[in-house]
Amino acid sequence: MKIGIVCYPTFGGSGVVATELGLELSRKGHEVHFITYSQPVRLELLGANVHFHEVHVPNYPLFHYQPYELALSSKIVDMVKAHQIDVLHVHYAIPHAYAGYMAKKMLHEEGIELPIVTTLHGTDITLVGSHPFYKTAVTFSINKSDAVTSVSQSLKDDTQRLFSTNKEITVIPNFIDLEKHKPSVKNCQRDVLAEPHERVITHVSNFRTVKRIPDVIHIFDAIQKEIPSKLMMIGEGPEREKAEQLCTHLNIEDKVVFLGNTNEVNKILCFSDLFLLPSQTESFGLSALEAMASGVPVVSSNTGGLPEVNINKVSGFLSAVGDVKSMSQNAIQILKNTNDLEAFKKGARSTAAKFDIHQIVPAYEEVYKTALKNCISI
Ligand code: GMT
Repeated sequence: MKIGIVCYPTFGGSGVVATELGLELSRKGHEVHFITYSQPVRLELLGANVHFHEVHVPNYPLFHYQPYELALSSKIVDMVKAHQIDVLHVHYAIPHAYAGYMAKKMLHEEGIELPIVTTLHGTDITLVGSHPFYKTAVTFSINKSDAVTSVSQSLKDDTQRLFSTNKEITVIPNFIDLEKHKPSVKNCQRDVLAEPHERVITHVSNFRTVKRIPDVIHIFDAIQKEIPSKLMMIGEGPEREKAEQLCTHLNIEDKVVFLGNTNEVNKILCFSDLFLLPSQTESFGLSALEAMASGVPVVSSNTGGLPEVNINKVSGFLSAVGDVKSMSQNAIQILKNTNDLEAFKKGARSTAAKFDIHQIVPAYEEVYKTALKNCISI
C-alpha cells in the first residue's frame, strides 16, 4: 500500500507513534510518505520506502496567523496525485483531520477518492479539541473521517462523552519495539550521572501543566529523604524553569539532573530504577510504556488510559491524581528492597510485551484495508 502520514514532527507522543508506525509499515513493504512542517525527530533514516514532504507556510505580513491547514491540505493533494497514495493517516485531530478532509474534498473534484484514517491521541480530545472554539470543527472532522482510531479505551469513552458523534472508533493501543528498548547494560553511562549506591528515578515529558511537574519533584523529594537517589528530568517545556526553582527551594538541586530533549531516552531508561508519571490527564502514557519496556517500574496517577498500561502491583502502582503522599509511599516500597525492585522490573517488562509492535501494527493495516473498501465518497 502507499500510505501518507500526517503528524507533528516534535518529541510529543503522537509524533513518535506516527513515526514509529510509518517506519514499521515501511519495513513491512509499504511505501510511506510523511507530510509535516519539518522532518520528524525520530525519523532518522529516509530510504526507498520512506519519504518526507515538507509543508512550507510562507510568511505574509497581512496574516496575523499563518494558514497552516491551507498549506497542509494543498501539500496533501499534490503529494497524493504525484505518488498515487492509497490512504491518508492523520495523527492528532487538530488541525490534521480537518486538513485531511479538505484535501479529500479537493481530490474528489478531480475524480480521486482518498480514504482518511484519523487517530485520536489525547489532548486533541480531552483538552484542546473539546474547547468550544474548536469543538464544532473537530466533531465535523471525526464524523467525516473514513475510519477513526483511539489509543486507549479511555480515550474512546472520552470522545463519545465529549463529542456528539456516532462514529465507530477502533481502539488500537500504542506499541513498543521491544528490541529497541531491551534492558541492557551495554551503552549505559550510569556512572556519569549517579553514584553506584544511588537509585535512579526518571521522568520524561514535554513539561506542560498537565504533567504535574511539581508532583514529580515532591515525590522525588520524599524518596531521597529515605533512599539515596538521583532524579533524571528529560524534556523541555513551559514548566521547566519553575521545576528548577522548586528544586533549589527544596535544596535538592544537586540531586536533580535536567537533561532537556534527547533522542536517547532509552540510554537513560536502561539504568533507571523507577519512572514517575503523575499526570492530570493521560490518554495512554507512551513514555510509561517505553520505561516499562526497558524494565523500569512506573509510579503514576490512575487517570485516563494509564490503568490500561501500568498494571497496579505488577508493573508499578497507580494512585489518584495529586496524591503525592501515596505515590511517594509506593515509590519507596518499590525501591527499598532489591528483591521487590527486581520483581517489579520483571513485571514492567512482561506487561510491556503485551504492546509489542509486531502484534499491534497489523491492526492499523486492517483499518487501512477497511477504509479503502468503505471509502466515503463526498
Ligand atoms: O503527552 C503529551 O502531552 C503529548 C501528546 C501528543 O499528542 O503528542 O501525547 C498524547 O498522545 C500520546 C501518544 O498517543 C499518549 O501516549 C499520551 O498519553 C497523550 N497525552 C495526553 O493525553 C496528555
